[in-house]
Amino acid sequence: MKKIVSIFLIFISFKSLALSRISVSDMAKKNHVALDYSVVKNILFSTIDNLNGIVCSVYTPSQCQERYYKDPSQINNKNNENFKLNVEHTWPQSKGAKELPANSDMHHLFVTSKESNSKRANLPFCNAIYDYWQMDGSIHGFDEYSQDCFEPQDNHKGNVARAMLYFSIRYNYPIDNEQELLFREWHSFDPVDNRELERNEIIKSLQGNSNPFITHPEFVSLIQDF
Ligand SMILES: [Ca+2]
Repeated sequence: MKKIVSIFLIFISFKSLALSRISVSDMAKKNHVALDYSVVKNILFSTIDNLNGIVCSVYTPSQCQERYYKDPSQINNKNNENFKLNVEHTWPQSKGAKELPANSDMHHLFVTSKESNSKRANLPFCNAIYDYWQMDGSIHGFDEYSQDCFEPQDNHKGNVARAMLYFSIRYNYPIDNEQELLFREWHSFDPVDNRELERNEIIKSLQGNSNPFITHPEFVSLIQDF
């Protein structure tokens, strides 16, 4: 009898975990309308990642440029800086973010400097133990397994984790165990702050959906396997 009860309980708990994964996935997809990538790029520079007319690179926050504020039609492409900004697909285009709606999904897009963007390329994320290049705390180097990888600066680690976990569940791409462990660690290390909540709300007002791991950080531990 005891055995039957525990099998039943295992079944129930497995079912509720499975249900929570599906329901979080449905939540992430709900009301999402894909916008054109060129429109999204303008919105990122003029509104989402523009704080009072200044846009900074999330990987290298000391690299900032003045941009037109809240008017996507008038991007002020300043060419007098010795660095340039562009848009980073946190989930690389080459690994599943090439087509719409994933390509223009702002929940995993951020403004970065061209240089840090190209250093990250499509590398996995890590806590680096050696650096070939580093700036403002972001590192292109290798990890304890001698694997080439990229480490974002501390204040962006949680944002990267939640963007990657969102992408996995929204588009149904698995994340390997090593990366998943890292993202769970970064999710706790750099928790959601007001700026991230506000960014999520602006994105929701523009493309319709929300990142459930930002509005409900506790969902990360409810999902057993990404
Ligand atoms: Ca953060």
